[in-house]
Amino acid sequence: MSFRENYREAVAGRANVADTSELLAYYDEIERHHAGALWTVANKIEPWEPASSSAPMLWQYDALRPHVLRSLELVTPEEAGRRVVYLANSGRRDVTAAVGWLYSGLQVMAPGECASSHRHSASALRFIMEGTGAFTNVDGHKMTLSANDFVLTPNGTWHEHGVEADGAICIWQDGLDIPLMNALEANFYEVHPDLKQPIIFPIDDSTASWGSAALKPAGEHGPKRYSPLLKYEWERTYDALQAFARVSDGSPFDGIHMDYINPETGGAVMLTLGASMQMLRPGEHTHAHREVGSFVYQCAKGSGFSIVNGKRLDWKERDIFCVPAWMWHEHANASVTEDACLFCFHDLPVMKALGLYRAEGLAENGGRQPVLS
Ligand code: 1HN
Repeated sequence: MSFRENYREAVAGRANVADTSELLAYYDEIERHHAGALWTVANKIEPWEPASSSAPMLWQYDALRPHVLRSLELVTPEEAGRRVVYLANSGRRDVTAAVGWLYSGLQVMAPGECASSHRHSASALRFIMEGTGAFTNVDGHKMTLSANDFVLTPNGTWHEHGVEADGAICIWQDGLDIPLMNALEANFYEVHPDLKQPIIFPIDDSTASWGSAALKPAGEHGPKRYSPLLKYEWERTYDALQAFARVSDGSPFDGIHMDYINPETGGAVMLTLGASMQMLRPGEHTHAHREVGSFVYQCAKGSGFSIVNGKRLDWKERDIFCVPAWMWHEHANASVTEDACLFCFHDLPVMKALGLYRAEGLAENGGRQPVLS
């Protein structure tokens, strides 16, 4: 414990009780009644500020890819349900989280394969990493998927995925709030009675209906629980960033930064998960800030590095890294000629809905962190 913490605990009325043999015996006694003395745990359960048990981590695609491909030979989608290699944060192995209460994994499918339909309380999203011919069917809306497309499978929706027989092996990142649903003890899971659901709507009808930035189908629409757009194509996303960059200096912390939205509400894409894409211009190095919320990033284009609580993470296309809650983070584009783009999903909709969101910029050192490792 630092001097400052010690001092604060002494003056600010924090628990500061020395163990005596009498107290230790007392703790044993009440433990027998399935109870405890609050002052023995108070400082742990009431930290001064969020103290994430997640580590800032980087998962390099080149290192993981051969192992992801190997799983094609080891299990079928029928056996495995989903053929996925998940990302394990060293501080969150107990809850299978990549960071905080967020799960991430790399799913692989071969041409002609299809993973059966199911639905669950967890909300999910995919960010396509490589391959051709991938599709997903969400409540009867079949969508075709290409590299860097971002697609939703909101909680409660039937969903299955596959790769067309004339496609190429596909790998995508799955992002889910599974750890959060389990922490809330709210998680249900159901397999579709027919294993495969019908395609009810024209292929790619969601983008044809909702994919215009400024126009939407007239009239009233169904539930606003999640974005009816469902799929966000890379080309339109990149065009939007480029257009915004022509008229904006962007954010000092995130460069040219745009949120994926629900076009009905202007809000986040799903109730628990939000997502954004940011572009770092050639040579750009942002200022550090920290937020109440957990973040999983995937580099969609270019290369660079991020510094997360003093730890430098060097990334390039398809690498994934995380920023735990309330940790300082800044991003840098390593190239002076090319832009770099970072896809990100996070739990900010949860933090905001519960009134917990906070953010602060680093004032010292010109907004840059010292690199410690
Ligand atoms: C899931 O439903 C999928 O639908 C992928 O592809 C990964 C991880 C945990 C729980 C459900 C999918 C998942 C998942």
